[in-house]
Amino acid sequence: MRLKKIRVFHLVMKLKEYFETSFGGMLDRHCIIVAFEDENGIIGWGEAPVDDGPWYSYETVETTMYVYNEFIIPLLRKNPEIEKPWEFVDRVKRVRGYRMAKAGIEFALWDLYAKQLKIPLYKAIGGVRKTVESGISIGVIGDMNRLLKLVEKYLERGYRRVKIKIAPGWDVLPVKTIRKEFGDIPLQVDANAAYTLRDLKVFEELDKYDLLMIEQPLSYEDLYEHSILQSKIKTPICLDESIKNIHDAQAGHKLGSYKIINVKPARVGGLTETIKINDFALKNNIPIWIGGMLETGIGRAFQVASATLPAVKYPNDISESNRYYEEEIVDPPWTIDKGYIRVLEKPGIGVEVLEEVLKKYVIRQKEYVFH
Ligand code: OSB
Ligand code: MG
Repeated sequence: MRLKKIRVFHLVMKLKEYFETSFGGMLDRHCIIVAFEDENGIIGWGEAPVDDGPWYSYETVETTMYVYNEFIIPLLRKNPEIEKPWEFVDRVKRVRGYRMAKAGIEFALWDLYAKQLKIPLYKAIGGVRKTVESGISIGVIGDMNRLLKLVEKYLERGYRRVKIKIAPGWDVLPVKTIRKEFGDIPLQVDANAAYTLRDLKVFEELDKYDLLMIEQPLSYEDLYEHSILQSKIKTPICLDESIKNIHDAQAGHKLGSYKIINVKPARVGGLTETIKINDFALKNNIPIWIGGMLETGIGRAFQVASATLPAVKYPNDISESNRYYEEEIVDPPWTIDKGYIRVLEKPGIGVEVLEEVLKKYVIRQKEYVFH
């Protein structure tokens, strides 16, 4: 495909509710949306789920605009002919890191590629499912009554497992209370790197509640200490932040740092790396699932497609569009039916981007034309 034009939008969308994690809270969700146009006017869409500051990862909306402008767009300009999305990954190898920024563009190229082939995205990446399982991720709530009401609401809505965010001071008690009120529902926790090995007692306590997994308990850059913790508890450790690519997945597996991986396609640099991790996981009997970053309907399409990969064995952090947003920028919005999201069969991401709606949330935009 010959690339003609790329538009980059910085969006800010209000969340319906404050979302709190151990690394901070969010009410305004920032992200970068990418629209790639080829010589025939077909548009591929992508989303880099970066934040306004280096909170979940070091990448931000600013660093994304910067690496696009200074390094990635100039590399594409050299030769705007790209046959396959994975060639892009090779093309920008010289740029180290900035995986979410790269993913934003790589996603758009996958959408474009699938649209040109007139096949749905999930088929383009080797997906094997027609529906994907949806779980809910509940922030650090801090108020037990509110937490219980939320759990009840989402279970009634059909979500197939509950994940609660934990932080020091809000961990064992909410888990114990949920178990008491809701029995043996599929339940897991996510610490977003808020603990150290000195907190072993907390994990020994959590170990008693038959959780599906404990997500990213220790440092976001660690593999070694997680292997020590995993050797001391029976609950599987699931890594999120610590797995940036296939190399981390391999090293962590050898070390025994985790038993499950939360794969966020954007965190690992896109669908090419997601497929690599899927293949490695499948070969080594490692269950994976697809995580989220409060994506708009565009990013959600890449999560849904990834969740059709064969190594996915647990419910995913893919909720319906109206869980986070008043208004969706794609049509149709993503919805769940008895806890499952239907995979769309239309070419590419399968949803139409509502540019007029999208524009309402754009606070900055940049356009690059290729010759
Ligand atoms: O750690 O999985 C995480 C949201 C923002 C940043 C990090 C995480 C999350 C979530 C929400 O857990 C998942 C979602 O519903 O998109
Ligand atoms: Mg997580």
